[in-house]
Amino acid sequence: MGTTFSLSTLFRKKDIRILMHGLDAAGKTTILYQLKLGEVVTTIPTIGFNVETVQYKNVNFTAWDVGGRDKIRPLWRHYYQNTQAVIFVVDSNDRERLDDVASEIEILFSEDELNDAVIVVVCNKQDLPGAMTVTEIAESIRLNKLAKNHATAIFGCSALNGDGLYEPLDWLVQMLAKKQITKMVKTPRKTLPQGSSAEKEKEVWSVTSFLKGRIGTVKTYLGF
Ligand code: G3D
Ligand code: MG
Repeated sequence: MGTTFSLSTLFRKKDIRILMHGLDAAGKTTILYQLKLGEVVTTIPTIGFNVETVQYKNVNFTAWDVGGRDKIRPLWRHYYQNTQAVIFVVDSNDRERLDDVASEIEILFSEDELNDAVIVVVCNKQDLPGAMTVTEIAESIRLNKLAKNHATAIFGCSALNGDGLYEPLDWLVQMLAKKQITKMVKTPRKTLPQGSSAEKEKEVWSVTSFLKGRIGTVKTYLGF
């Protein structure tokens, strides 16, 4: 099999779980619909918090509002297990609740179950004239400090017009792929995944191109 892998080979052994977090009205639902990944299903597990899910191939997106409600927080941990990535959505126009955002993000970064997860912060509603910039938000939530122990990045977007929605996902896929490659390089050869199926040949990438940073876009990965 040489040094050539397909993404499906890289990820075929497990499903990808991506959580979407953020205060209410940040734009999570709008983003899920705007990505047009498939049907958004809403469920209300046990003692009532709305969970939205979208399944796209082996990628599962799960979203719910965070903030307050300390009693049900322990239930969230159920969803943290096996989560590879978190997208935290911020309403860039909501200055009043930026402190709440900062403390929620801090809690997220300190969750043991998410130690290995990559966390991407998405500053939504950049289309609004009064929106805070990505830099302003990064400073307010002290992302530099949090980033010391975690793979993280911050992006601006507008779910309303679709601008910048793919860049955070693209980054996320790159990070997951790099992590997966690191794991494979450290894994004894006999346990490495073998070969790739013919119908997936168009997705074949080489490890060399990964390492040079010439990675495909999330569209390739998600099959758009
Ligand atoms: P949530 O799922 O995080 O709670 P929603 O947030 O997706 O329900 O969005 C909350 C409101 O913000 C919605 O307005 C939605 O249209 C709006 N919104 C979401 N993304 C953007 C954006 O990028 N720009 C602007 N200007 N508005 C956005 P309504 O009026 O339906 O409550
Ligand atoms: Mg919602």
